[in-house]
Amino acid sequence: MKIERFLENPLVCPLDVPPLHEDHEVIGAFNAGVAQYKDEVLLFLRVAERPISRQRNIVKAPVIDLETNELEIVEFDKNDERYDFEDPRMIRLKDKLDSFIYLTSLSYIRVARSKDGHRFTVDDEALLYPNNKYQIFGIEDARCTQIEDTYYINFSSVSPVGVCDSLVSTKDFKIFKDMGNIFAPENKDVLIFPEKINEQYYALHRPSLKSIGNYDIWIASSPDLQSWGNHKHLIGIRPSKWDSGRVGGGLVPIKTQEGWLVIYHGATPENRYCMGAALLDLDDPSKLIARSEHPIMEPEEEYEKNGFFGDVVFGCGGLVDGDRLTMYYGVADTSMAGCTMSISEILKQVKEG
Ligand code: MAN
Repeated sequence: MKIERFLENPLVCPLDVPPLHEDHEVIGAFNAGVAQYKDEVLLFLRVAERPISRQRNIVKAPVIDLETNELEIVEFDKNDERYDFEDPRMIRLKDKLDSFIYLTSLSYIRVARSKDGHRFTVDDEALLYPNNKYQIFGIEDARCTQIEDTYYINFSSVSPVGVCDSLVSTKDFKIFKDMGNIFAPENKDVLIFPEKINEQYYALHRPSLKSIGNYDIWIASSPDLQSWGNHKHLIGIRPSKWDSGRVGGGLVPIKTQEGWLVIYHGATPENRYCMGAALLDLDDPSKLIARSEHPIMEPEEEYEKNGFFGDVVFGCGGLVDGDRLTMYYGVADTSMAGCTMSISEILKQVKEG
């Protein structure tokens, strides 16, 4: 697979984004959904802000206080034996490792815009900011699907009751309609298809199963984008391969003559994230036609291998121009990068297995 990474990579870095909160630092501007709107490319960045800690033994966790709409900072002592600080993204209780308690940063969605798709400027304000009890730990990893003249932005809402997927719609990125939580916890990586198929909307989603099952991709349909049913298992992890730990939808599915092209992420249990591809039936996207044996993209560049959480390429959106796909992707849970690929080459690799 020939991948042309942009020479300007990374395109947006934490240093390009002034923090919205006093005494905070931006540690991530990554995993952005993408839209073309008028003459601009919009990236819906996940901006992660971390409270600055001046004492080495103190780890701080930001939480939204819904009454005041302010950030409340909870402090933990690194020497406190009850807690596990191993994963820099969270603070967990040692005897309850699976149910994490606090995140070390708060994410929200902010726009980076560009006329040429390569040079971006970041808006001064947030586009979407946590505003209900399902979002007090932040909102993350947006995807944007355009259906006719409406843009649907879905994202992970994170709170102590779990990670669910929420949806808003807009025609102008100024006025938004809140469509609520569309998938209950834990669910991430929801991709809404860009058109109805046999009169139904479709979405890929990734429930995180606890007692039995894996982190696999499922598909569901809906008459109205809000009530989702008809759930079917679609793309599972594959033991001892690059996607043996977890899989999740990446880019909004792309319609091609051969089927719906799904570019998804797959990770090993050690959390090395690559991008792969699968092909779904045009008339019934719950039918998997083919799936790439090998990743189409792996973390190779320095900015993909090193960062807040290294060895991660994580595409959430792309733009199609004929055979050319421009993918914008998060790198190392830190920054945004861009690349182009040929859609026919991806299809060839998928079909070869
Ligand atoms: C994972 C990571 C984090 C994220 C949490 C909550 O641990 O993806 O970056 O903040 O989940 O969604």
